[in-house]
Amino acid sequence: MAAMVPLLLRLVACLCFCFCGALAAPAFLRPPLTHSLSHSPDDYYVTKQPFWFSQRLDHFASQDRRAFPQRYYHFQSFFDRPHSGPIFLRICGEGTCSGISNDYLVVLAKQFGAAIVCLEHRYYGESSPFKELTTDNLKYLSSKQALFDLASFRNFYQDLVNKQFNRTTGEDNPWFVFGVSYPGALSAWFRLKFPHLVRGSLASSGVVLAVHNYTAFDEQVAASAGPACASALREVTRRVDIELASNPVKIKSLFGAEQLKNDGDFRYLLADAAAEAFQYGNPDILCLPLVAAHTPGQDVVDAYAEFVKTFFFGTFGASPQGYNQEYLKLTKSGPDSGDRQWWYQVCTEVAYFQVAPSKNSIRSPGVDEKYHLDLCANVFGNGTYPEVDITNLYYGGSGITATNIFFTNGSQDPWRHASKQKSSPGEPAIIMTCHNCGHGSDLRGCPQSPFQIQGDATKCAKPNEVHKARQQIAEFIHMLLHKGETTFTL
Ligand SMILES: *[C@@H]1O[C@H](CO)[C@@H](O)[C@H](O)[C@H]1NC(C)=O
Ligand SMILES: *[C@@H]1O[C@H](CO)[C@@H](O)[C@H](O)[C@H]1NC(C)=O
Ligand SMILES: *[C@@H]1O[C@H](CO)[C@@H](O)[C@H](O)[C@H]1NC(C)=O
Ligand SMILES: CC(=O)N[C@H]1CO[C@H](CO)[C@@H](O)[C@@H]1O
Repeated sequence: MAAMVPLLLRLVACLCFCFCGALAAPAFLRPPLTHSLSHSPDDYYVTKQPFWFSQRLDHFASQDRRAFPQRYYHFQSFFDRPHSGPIFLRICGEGTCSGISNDYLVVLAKQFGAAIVCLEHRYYGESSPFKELTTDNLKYLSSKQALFDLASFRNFYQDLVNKQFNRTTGEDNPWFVFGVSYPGALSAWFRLKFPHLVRGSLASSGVVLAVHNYTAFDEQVAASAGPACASALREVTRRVDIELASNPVKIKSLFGAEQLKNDGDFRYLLADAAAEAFQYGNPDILCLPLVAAHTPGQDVVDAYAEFVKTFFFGTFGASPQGYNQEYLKLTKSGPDSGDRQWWYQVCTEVAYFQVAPSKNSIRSPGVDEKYHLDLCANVFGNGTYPEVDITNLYYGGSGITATNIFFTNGSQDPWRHASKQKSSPGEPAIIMTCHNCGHGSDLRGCPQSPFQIQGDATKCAKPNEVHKARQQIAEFIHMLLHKGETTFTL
């Protein structure tokens, strides 16, 4: 175990300047943008200065006192009423957390005079309790442990603020919690499990429903693509599957992915490249050339290969490596990648297996349940199986019952079917509907790559959809601040 420290609250400024070039709030599953953001301007983050918090390794074993240093960031420039102003807890998720990202949350913090704090998720970035991420060492990686991390961190930071501003008695500051994607689910679950610690929660594209066979993912890709583009994508899949059966090396090298020995990994890569175009609000970059090439005399497979190599690998920063099971088996923890850790969470807790639907699938029928379960067994050992029912039993899935959680989703985002899309008492839900509204558009604007400073929404096909959602989020915060423990309903 690396860096054992006694379980004493401590605050140590990081001596090294650790900027790892990844997006603070990364993409869901396989964080992209590592390449494009390695040259990112400083204003992608409002702060990148790390601090450290001593976190308990196992919140569920009272006799185990081990702890590890967990990285966090804080930003107080707008915190003008430290005795009563709100504190916004931004949740980082399945990737390196390089700072507090300069998205729409910063605009909200300015509006409400809030401090922002952000905790790196255990096992990712610099916050890994272990240097070797063997399956055995990964056993303390779960959403449940992560929620406890957030709860103890929240109290630690409140104490810190009390000391900083000489507060001896009185009430805590009003806290709000925010997250996009998996951190969006954590944000909702945090309010569910620790309602006394936060007044409200924003679950932006929060995937609160664990799904074993997530066929709706591919169906949403088809719907977001529209008939012409979906048909071109199906033709690509059909022809690639034929090529894979006869000359796998040739077809893989056309896509620059010859390193993927496992045909399943290659099929998954091709499916994911299209899905992420819709998830992150770049439908036209994919569909315009593809539809144009889906005509006699043109080659639609070549056009797709061009998209994958130039945009998905090039601009977007994905790599074939992230799909390679041989690479996922490597157990060294490094600051750059969360792929292995995220797959562990997928294979144990939430699944979201993006399997091909039986009819009208975009992806190859080879991307099936067996592919995913084989990956879990191959990478983490036989018997690894996601406890989807238990996860949903514990949190309630889309039927989560709590108050003051605001759900937002993007209409084109394949993940929205794992979120909560309908309002219920105390849980307002909004869908931003537009041609390129995707994952986390409320906080990040459109597209989500490249990163939009302060969540600039002008490039959303209907900026007003995003503005409406933002206005309602602000009303939600305003009401909870001024009326305390009431219940907000749209
Ligand atoms: C808190 O108290 C200390 C010691 O009395 C003082 O030096 C410091 O300025 C005070 N800080 C604030 C924010 O009032
Ligand atoms: C997932 O889908 C496969 C193929 O349709 C089916 O055999 C399996 O039972 C499903 N698993 C679950 C947990 O629903
Ligand atoms: C896992 O199961 C497979 C298939 O049943 C078997 O071939 C392999 O030896 C097992 N591996 C381990 C490490 O037990
Ligand atoms: C497509 C979809 O689920 N739309 C929902 C968006 O959110 C509104 C408000 O909750 C619902 O009424 C819609 O059904």
